[in-house]
Amino acid sequence: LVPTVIIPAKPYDFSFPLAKTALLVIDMQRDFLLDGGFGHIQGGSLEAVQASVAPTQRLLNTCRRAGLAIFHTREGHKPDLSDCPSSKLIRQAAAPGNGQHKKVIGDVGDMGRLLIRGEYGHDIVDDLQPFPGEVVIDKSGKGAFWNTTLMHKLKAKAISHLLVCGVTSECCFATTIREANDRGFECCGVEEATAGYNANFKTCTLQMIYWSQGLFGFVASLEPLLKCLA
Ligand code: TIU
Repeated sequence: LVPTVIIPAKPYDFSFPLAKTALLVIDMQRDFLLDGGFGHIQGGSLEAVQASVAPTQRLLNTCRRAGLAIFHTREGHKPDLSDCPSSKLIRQAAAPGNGQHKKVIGDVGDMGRLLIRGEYGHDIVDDLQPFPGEVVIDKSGKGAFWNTTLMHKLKAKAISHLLVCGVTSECCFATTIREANDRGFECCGVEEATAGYNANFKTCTLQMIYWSQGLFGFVASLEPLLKCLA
């Protein structure tokens, strides 16, 4: 029999079979978290996303000790940008006078070319570097399921439940939870281990996840979750 863990969550307790649950750490990359990265250039406030690193590290280490499967994702593109949706480039185009960003995907920033695979800025921050054996999914979209092997790798491990954390709440975290929910995964976001570039966006994102008896899933607080997994 697979041991099941039950944690307090919204809209009601989230229960998950340990052996069938993965932790999904979304896009904790230097480009989204550090000064001079893609998020910073986009105008994102870095305070909250940087403050989410320590709680995310605690969650990651506790899940490692509990033996959960660990999946990390990274958003980024091939150096020739052939996998970059035109919408991402067009909406960000630095056309004169349109008020858009000074630099776009593929431009050279302080940590290498922005959101390009293999560049220093594209990789995960030092404190959250994947361990050997943990899966890293490179994705070109906001959601981690589209155009990736994530679904196949979760199925290969018979995963049915996901604990989800990472940045940004409003963007890749939310999109991935919605994609996972449509594919039949039971998802629980971890409040202190996700953050975004706008506090109100985070609040609304989390409320939308658990609204109406769990429209897209559950949201749990970190401390009781850590206690239940310890
Ligand atoms: N723009 C923004 O808030 N985020 C992203 O583009 N990617 C992620 O959320 N990872």
